[in-house]
Amino acid sequence: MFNLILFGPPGSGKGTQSIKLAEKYMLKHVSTGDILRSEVKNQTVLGIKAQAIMNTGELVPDELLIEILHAVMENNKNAKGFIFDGFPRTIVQAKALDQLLVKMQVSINNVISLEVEDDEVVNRLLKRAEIEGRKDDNTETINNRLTVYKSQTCPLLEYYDKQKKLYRIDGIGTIDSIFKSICSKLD
Ligand code: B4P
Repeated sequence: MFNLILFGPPGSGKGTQSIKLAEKYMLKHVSTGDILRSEVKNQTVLGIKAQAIMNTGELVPDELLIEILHAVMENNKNAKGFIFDGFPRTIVQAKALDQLLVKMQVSINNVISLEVEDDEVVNRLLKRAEIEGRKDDNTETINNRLTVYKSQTCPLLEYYDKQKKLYRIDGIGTIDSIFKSICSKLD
């Protein structure tokens, strides 16, 4: 089993690259953002709880995310591997993921960090707002997402660097050129 984490600030291209990587390496793509948006759309109990939090750019509580993760792993026991997109976002989530993988006698193989500076991600997300109209793609929420990323998610870089699993990739360029850089690291 090959397990990969795609890491980076909001708008760094995690979702975009994960779709391409999942196809090339035949991995199950797990986007916690997509799962949460689907729960919101269907107005499930979880979706109703998550909606207000996501609209402010804060993180949905760890226990809800860990519940989601359990369900995904349980339903995909025969997967060749997973690509985690937007998960983990806190140290608590990373430890929960490690514990689950230990039970399956596997682990995280690599973490790809897409490095993009703030101005560029703000531009990308405002552009997406014009096309897709996502509620969390507005200036105020984007700024808070970046603050939350730096305070709660960035500590994970050190967590995975210490385990010698972290690869930093320049996330500026065309989607295809970034994809090629990631693949050459993985191959
Ligand atoms: P996510 O859905 O994960 O949203 P995101 O961080 O903004 O990244 P996304 O994948 O959508 O964007 P991408 O970089 O691909 O999370 C949304 C919210 O859900 C969070 O704020 C949080 O509230 C909640 N949540 C999710 N996971 C959670 C967790 N584990 N714990 C707690 N809460 C959680 O792309 C952005 C744009 O850039 C796109 O329009 C794309 O087309 C464009 N783009 C991509 N690559 C480009 C390139 N190379 N050049 C130019 N544009 C590019």
